[in-house]
Amino acid sequence: MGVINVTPDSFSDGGLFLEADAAVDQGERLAGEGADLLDVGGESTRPGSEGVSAEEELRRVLPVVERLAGAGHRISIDTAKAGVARAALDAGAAIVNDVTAFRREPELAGLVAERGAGCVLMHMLGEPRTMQDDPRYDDVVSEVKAFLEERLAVAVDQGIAEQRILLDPGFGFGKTVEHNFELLRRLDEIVAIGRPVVVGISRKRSLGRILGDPEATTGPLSASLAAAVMAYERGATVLRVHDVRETVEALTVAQAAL
Ligand code: HH2
Repeated sequence: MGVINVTPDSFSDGGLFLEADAAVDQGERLAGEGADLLDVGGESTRPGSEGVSAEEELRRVLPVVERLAGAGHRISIDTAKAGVARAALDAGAAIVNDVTAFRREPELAGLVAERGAGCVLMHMLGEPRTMQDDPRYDDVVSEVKAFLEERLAVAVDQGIAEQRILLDPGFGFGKTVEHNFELLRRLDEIVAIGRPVVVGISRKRSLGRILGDPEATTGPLSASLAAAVMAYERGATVLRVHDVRETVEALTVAQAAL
């Protein structure tokens, strides 16, 4: 899954793809490098983020989804808003990637069911504005697992076919560096739920911090690739990444040795 952030303020590439032309070019590039899925988002969820209106989010993402879906690419729309998801599905998106797992707008589940779309349900503790203020768990892996099982049951209850649901432990969403690495170490426990697992750890700050910079807000490519390989080995099915070519190469090597 290649990331296209149509935002001025995303943590690692804010402003680079805010114009539709630049975002579409980036999508074509990532697809050419081997992305099977392009994740288009118009609202940053970086720590401290306040969010944007549905109107602004739509203005950013809709032309990009229309053009990339129209060119035959498989698109996921990274949104928690039913209005944005509806327009993106109308424009040809196939999957709704909701970092709130239908908690922000519960009606989004019904929309996904009605359209026969796929969805990614992600774990987040709190909300982006405050999620990194001292997050605590007794056992992060079992709590994330229990949350994902509960959201999976809600989604199925709302009429979404189970085989269309993917789960994501939400690296960096209300988690310390230690929490993130515990989740990566024990990812097999999340995989054991039985649905494909999405891992989005590319460039995230925990990677920069484990390398020794306590103030890092991003992590380098080298660290992102190490994390991608670890996630793959532990059973992740979808890697949400900014650097597709390098990730495909790293995973090809990992696969050859598996
Ligand atoms: N991470 C981000 C956004 N959406 N979706 C899923 N399913 N999993 C993730 O880990 C995930 C996500 C944050 O990364 P990015 O989009 O690069 O940054 P920003 O939120 O600042 O736009």
